[in-house]
Amino acid sequence: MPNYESSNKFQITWTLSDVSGTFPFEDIKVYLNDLNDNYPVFEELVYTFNLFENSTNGHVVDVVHATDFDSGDNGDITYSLTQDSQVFEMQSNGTLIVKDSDMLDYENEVIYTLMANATDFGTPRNSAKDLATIRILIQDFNDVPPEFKNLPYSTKLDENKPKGTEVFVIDAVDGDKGVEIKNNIVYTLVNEISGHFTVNETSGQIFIENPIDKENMTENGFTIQVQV
Ligand SMILES: [Ca+2]
Ligand SMILES: [Ca+2]
Ligand SMILES: [Ca+2]
Ligand SMILES: [Ca+2]
Repeated sequence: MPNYESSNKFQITWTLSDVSGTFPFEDIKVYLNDLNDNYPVFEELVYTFNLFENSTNGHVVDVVHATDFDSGDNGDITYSLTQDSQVFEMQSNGTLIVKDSDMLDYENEVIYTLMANATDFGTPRNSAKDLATIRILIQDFNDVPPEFKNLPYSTKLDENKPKGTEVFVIDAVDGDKGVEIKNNIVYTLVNEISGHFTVNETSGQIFIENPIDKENMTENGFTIQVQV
């Protein structure tokens, strides 16, 4: 059975004979018209893309691709999403871009699922029999500052406690939800010129560095500023 996809022409050689014993040959070339008998087929049925929440409008998320074995319009493909998305746009060439970056927020939505279709330009037009699923995994970006819990802090302290005594524990949480960023709070003392205190930058524990003698401190005690 001739098939356009394997070759668009084939050759028939007619062999005639007559009583004179001559054998003329006649080549007849038969050209086949391509029928739109193939459907676009996605290379992958599930695409998984990573995307940072701080990506800007027009940022290319990634590309989907389908193949269609027909030729010309019958094999040319345009891509679309089965449902309009507020956040993403599928370009006709299969490139997925960010449409509204303001909507991207890891703290609010960590995964998007879209369905993509591929359609050829034949007559009649054929669409992929199996749609492609696109999963977009949003990646955390450090866009939310940490906050102290249970403010304000104050504590009483006996004088002459030795170096290394724990005075207090500062507790802050980071508003980012990704584990890596959330657990990466660093505590530092700001303008701690008295030299009496030190902070563990990861645990938030404040320790005595130099013992405090009540005679050389003010009535209001010490004020320590901690930054995260
Ligand atoms: Ca086709
Ligand atoms: Ca965010
Ligand atoms: Ca943060
Ligand atoms: Ca974030």
